[in-house]
Amino acid sequence: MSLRYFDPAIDKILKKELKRQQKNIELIASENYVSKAVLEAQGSVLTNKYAEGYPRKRYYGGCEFVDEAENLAIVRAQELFGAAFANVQPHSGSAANMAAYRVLLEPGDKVMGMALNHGGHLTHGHPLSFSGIDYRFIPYRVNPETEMLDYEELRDAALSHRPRLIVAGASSYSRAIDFKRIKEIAEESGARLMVDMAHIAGLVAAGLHQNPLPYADIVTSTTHKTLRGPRGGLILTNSRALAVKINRVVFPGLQGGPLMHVIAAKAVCFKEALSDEFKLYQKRVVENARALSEALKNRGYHIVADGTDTHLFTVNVKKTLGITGSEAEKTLDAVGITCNKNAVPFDDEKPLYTSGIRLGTPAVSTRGFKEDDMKEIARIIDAALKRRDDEGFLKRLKNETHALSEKYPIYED
Ligand code: DSN
Repeated sequence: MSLRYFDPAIDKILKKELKRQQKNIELIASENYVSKAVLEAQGSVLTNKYAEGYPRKRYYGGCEFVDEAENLAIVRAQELFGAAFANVQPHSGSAANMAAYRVLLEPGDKVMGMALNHGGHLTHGHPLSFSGIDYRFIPYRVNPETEMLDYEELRDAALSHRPRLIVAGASSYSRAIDFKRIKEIAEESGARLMVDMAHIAGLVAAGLHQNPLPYADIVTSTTHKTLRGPRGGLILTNSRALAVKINRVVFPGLQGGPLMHVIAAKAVCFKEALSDEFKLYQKRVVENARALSEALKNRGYHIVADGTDTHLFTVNVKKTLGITGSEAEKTLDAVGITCNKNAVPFDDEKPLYTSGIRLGTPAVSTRGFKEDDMKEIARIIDAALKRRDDEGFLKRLKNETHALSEKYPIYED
């Protein structure tokens, strides 16, 4: 029986969510709209299959076809990122990071990772995350003046702390990261290097950001951000010895049955990412991010690190308008623009409030928004935040957001 008849409540929720995704302007930097091909693979009969193990070494019968899907995902991921080995089974980026740490570290080992409010990720050592609980993370920060990574300071800290591992990569850092430089620092200080490229994986695939594979011992990623695939994780390495350990740690170490429908959708995503069209898409993502950050800067907003080289940037709304990130997020929600509150470097607000918002262009770029549209979005953001107490005005502004959004429909036949 179809969902519509069996469970009208859930069916209605799906329809409402589709409408929300169509009508609103999506600026959450880690979200995207997958293709119909990815949706089809993910919503497929492969969800029925148990396949613990790896291709040709499974603990269940009947795996001949899911083996083909997983092998395709593996070889395509290897080709896309120039990696000798790929494990496509992690259910998420956090699971991928957990596996990488298990391979490279012992509990209690010293690690350096970028602080969360300076652009890092929860799993890069936040005290409430397994990473900060199981290992001794020493956070590194951006320079207070430039709000950019300070490689000299990182070098000094690494030489003084002598961590076993340096974690590079970020979830709200707008500038390109020099993985080669961080590898040099890691070597000098006797550390290994892990790169979490979850946010920039699409840019790396398109050659628009330095590829960490030549430098890192292990590279982890998600597949659903700039890469525009299904929600899931990925681990890459060029070391055969590490690959053997990674496979063992992912299964049976951390996970049971892999999500074969998601792995098939990852294979589809990698095929899409190998195309020329995808390179053009990523170029548009970066151009749009730059256009949006410049348009906001021209309107007087403090852009963290003074701009962007990637798909995202953070706006310090407290410094600009004296409001919290949470207030800005709610106001923008009211006018149909979706984003998330985000800590800024040296933030003195609590994580539930923050001083900033993070804006990203992967989703709007998938829809076809161009640089002129970014100027229009900047105008709407500015107007909304400045007249945030005028409910009638915000309602009228929402119509303008929807009119702009309707120019670029999603999931049309
Ligand atoms: N929560 C993701 C993000 O929004 O960046 C990272 O895992």
